Amino acid sequence: MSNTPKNHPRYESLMQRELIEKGIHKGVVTLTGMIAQGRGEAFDYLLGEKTTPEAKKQIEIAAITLLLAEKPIITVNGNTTALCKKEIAKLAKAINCEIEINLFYKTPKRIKLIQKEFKEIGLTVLGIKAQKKIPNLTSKRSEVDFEGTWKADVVLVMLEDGDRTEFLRKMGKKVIAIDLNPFSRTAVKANISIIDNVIRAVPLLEKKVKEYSKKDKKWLKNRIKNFSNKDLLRQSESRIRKAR
Ligand code: PTJ
Repeated sequence: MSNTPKNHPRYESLMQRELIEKGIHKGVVTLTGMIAQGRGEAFDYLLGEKTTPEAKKQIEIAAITLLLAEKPIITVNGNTTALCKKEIAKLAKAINCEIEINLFYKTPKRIKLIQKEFKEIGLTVLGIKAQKKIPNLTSKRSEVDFEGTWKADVVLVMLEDGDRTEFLRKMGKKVIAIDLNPFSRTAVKANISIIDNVIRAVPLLEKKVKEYSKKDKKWLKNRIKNFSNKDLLRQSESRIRKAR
């Protein structure tokens, strides 16, 4: 990493910029990924660049939902791979689920490069040959793996403003989103929206999954009984509106 000292007030966001830049040079991150990073930074700034109490609650609900799932799947794009592939790998291990590449700017070259990124840390990922299509979704994001998203009951979608979530829900799947923008189409349409930065949310999610994995199903179900995604989203929005 650069010469930026760890106690620099903007260390975290500078570190993320470097990871994204490096990802662009490697071809893992698409150029538009830099714009996505900028959008994220703006929202993160307004949220105080820390995990808010609402996000902690959203993470807890997401962890329980992942533990209760029959077949969860984690989907990754260029940005999430560049920012936190190791943390994603740890989360997948804690949940005991697969990781699937799902790209908007999909090319065989980028698929190979992202596959290689995970191979380097000992993981085989899905999404190399996407045999199925999410009905009615027109972008390349519609192409999914039969063994992954197609069969999954719970899908983790990160760092993506788009309509995949809406169409996944139409297929009857539960969607957990991690997105700093509570107004994004993904955050609005997801069953559970974690309004936080992936670099903080993914490790926290892993921690909660591990903590709750000792609990029985009845306890877990009871814990999420009164959860309202809309209420928590409203709280995240209100925090942004009050930011100064
Ligand atoms: O790798 P590909 O080809 O699939 O391309 C990915 C793109 C760039 C298309 C994808 O990331 C995307 O949809 O970008 P958008 O439309 O800019 O949406 C990104 C969303 O993620 C925005 O709502 C951002 O606020 C949010 N975001 C950006 N950085 C982070 C983030 N959310 C969580 N953590 C971040 N670090």
